[in-house]
Amino acid sequence: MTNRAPDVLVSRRQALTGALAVAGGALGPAAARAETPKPSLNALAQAKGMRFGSAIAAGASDARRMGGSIDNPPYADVVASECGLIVPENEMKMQALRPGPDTFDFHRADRLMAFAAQKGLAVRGHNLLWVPTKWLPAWLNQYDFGSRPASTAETLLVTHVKTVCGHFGERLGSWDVINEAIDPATGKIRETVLTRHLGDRVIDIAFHAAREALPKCQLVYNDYMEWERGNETHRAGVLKLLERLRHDGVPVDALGLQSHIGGDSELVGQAGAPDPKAWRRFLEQATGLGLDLLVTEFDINDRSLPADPAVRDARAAAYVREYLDLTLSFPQVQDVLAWGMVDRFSWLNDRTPRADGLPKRPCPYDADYRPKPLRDAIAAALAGAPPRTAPHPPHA
Ligand code: 9MR
Repeated sequence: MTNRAPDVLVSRRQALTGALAVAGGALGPAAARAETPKPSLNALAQAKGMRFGSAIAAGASDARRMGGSIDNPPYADVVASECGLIVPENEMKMQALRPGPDTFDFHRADRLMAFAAQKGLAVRGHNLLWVPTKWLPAWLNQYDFGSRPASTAETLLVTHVKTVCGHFGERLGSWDVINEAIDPATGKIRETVLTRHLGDRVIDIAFHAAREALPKCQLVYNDYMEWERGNETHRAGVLKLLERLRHDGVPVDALGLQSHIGGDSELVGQAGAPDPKAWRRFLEQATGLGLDLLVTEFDINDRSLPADPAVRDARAAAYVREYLDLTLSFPQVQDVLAWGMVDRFSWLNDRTPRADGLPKRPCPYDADYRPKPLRDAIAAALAGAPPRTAPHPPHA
């Protein structure tokens, strides 16, 4: 305890500075915040039988997460005005919900559930198992699986899925059961402490346990095999996994297209330019397996677009429009979620910075909560999408 005290002090101080920074930044623009354009993105989506949503946080100890959260009124207001559903940015991950093998802590996720109920928003779950070792709780990576490691590992996983699904119950109509199982470099299932003991069955076990706990819930495999060149191995690996799961009767209902588009270079350099033909083929193959689709974490990385915001926004908007027009031409896409609505709270600002040091502009609203051309591009793509004739899945 004693040697942890300085950390605690630092993080309290940071939390306070962060909160003040957000309040200072948010209150001014909030007072002047432009009206959210009408119709809202969700209304445009609904007119086509879809829903529009966003990630949101429950507030945290640093300014960025506090900002993109229910504790920041102008942010919460943008989300409530534009969206029909939300997804917790971090609060339902195993790292957040399960501080130890025998303990669960739902209080932050429950704050988001209360916010959603108060605003009449649906919620989708993200995620039951985020596969890469880096994102597993430290205690799990160091766990002593004892003399019967496979059965111990299975029990840990099933307990997690059942406890979490049981806690939220049917309030969540859709869950990312497995997040990012495929290694983009090899197209194979990533090796982790769980696969060491259970092999690829990890995935089957999680889906079966989720179906047992929530028979009506949409169960999703979610990953970031994007439309740009360079994602071929990743896309092929995801398809191979999905084919195997369908063949083996594993209850996966939908593929979540994270849609973090733009990559890490000039939209996205020679090697990484979009490949619409390959993307269409990929979506055809996924839907050919009988899967629904969702856009789960949409944003655009404008890391090396020109500094001038008008030029940058126009280029980003055109790129987004092309991506969404193609993706939404598949009627199997019924939910479109942005990974945050306001530029300055985007996770992309924590990543490889722009060479000119300027903040990125990955979201539909700018740092002062004003709608951008990116919002217009999303609106136009939703308005131009073919109507969904099939009813929204009963589980949603
Ligand atoms: O946006 C999330 C960021 O706040 C977290 O620090 C990070 C690690 O938990 O996760 C980010 O969200 C990721 C999502 O859960 C899965 N797909 C990629 C997203 C961006 O990294």
